[in-house]
Amino acid sequence: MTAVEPGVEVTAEPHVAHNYHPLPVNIARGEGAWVTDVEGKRYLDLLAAYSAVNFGHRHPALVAALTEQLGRVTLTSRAFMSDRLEPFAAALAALSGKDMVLPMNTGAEAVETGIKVARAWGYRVKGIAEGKARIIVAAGNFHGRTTTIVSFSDDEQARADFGPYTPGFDVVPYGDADAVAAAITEDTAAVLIEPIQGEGGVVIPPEGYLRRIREICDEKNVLFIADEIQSGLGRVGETFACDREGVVPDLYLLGKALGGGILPVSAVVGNTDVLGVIRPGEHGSTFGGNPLAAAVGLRVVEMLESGEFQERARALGAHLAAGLEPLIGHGVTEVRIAGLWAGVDIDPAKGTGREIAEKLLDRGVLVKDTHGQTIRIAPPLVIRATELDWAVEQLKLVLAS
Ligand code: IF1
Repeated sequence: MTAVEPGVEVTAEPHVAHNYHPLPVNIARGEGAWVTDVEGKRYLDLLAAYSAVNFGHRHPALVAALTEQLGRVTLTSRAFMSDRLEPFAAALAALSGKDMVLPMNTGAEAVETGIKVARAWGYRVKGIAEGKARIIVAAGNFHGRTTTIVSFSDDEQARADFGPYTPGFDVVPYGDADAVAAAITEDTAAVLIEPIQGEGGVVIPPEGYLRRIREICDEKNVLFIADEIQSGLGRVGETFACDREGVVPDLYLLGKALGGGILPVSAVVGNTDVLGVIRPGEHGSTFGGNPLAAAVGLRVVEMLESGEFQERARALGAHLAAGLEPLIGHGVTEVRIAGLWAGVDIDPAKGTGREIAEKLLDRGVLVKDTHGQTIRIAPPLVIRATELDWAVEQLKLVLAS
């Protein structure tokens, strides 16, 4: 340590505080499904920033939308509208089949906003006693890292030493609709769940789970809030993961790919009878819905309107499944796949998810491990089938080594 002045210690340690252990790669460029590190080594990106890069790195249409907007106006505030916000909100509402959009920036802010809307709706519409509103969440959830959100996490690594925790949340097993019904009381304002759990390792609930939650929420006058921040916007071969069961939640929470893999853009989307409970001046953010965010978000919505990316995710996902499933019993114990999103459980005899991720890194493939034995595969939806084949071949070779 070199002291530069009394009491200030300079260390040779990195200055970046990592919220998780990064893989040893330092990326300098991105193009489509590929990235290049500072030494010029290329990698096939099968993580896509946890589904924020659904459209590939620096998609030309998205870069063009932003470049054009940079030449006009980049930031106003909630005090003044920008000519980009209304077109973005109207297009996103139409894509979602809803009539109101509350734009924010990060996924966690959309989740926090959803929690505030649910509580305000509970008091002002449902008539829950002041301060008593409760929200049901699922075990194994990941909704972000703010102190309120980690308050209802059951992952010690996400919540330890961040207390005191925000009250008002009931945790039930994921995938069990009866447990949701049993947990509802007169104080329950909402059920908040991921239609498919991402951090849990692409945990797909039993068929009918979402439909049952929709029915239960209708019967009990409880809001159904779907966190589609990772599962939405084409990832699972549909516009939303809820579409897989033909279910429409009261609120969609969106983020990640909504910003095209370029800017943080998130939103809460619902109907006025729910989202309208928030009165002007009661909620906001400096950058929420800013002109750059709205410009890229509008182009993302336009790219999703044709259904082309949803179809690609379905077709490429089937292709990926055909490549991965034969590995079961040969170094892989389970494959879970929805659209172009796979959780692959590694046989402990072959190593941990992290060890496999590092071996794949050495072969030019980027994936991320989760919960010990699982690797997550979430390529940009612009990836080619031949590139997926090459990636599966690298996994086969790693498992055979
Ligand atoms: C990290 C996990 C994934 C999310 C869902 C809200 C958010 C996320 C379903 C919050 C964010 C990211 C955050 C990043 C790693 C990554 C992640 F491993 F943490 F859980 F994707 F699975 N809802 N997920 O997945 O959105 O505030 O980050 O914009 O924090 O380590 P955000």
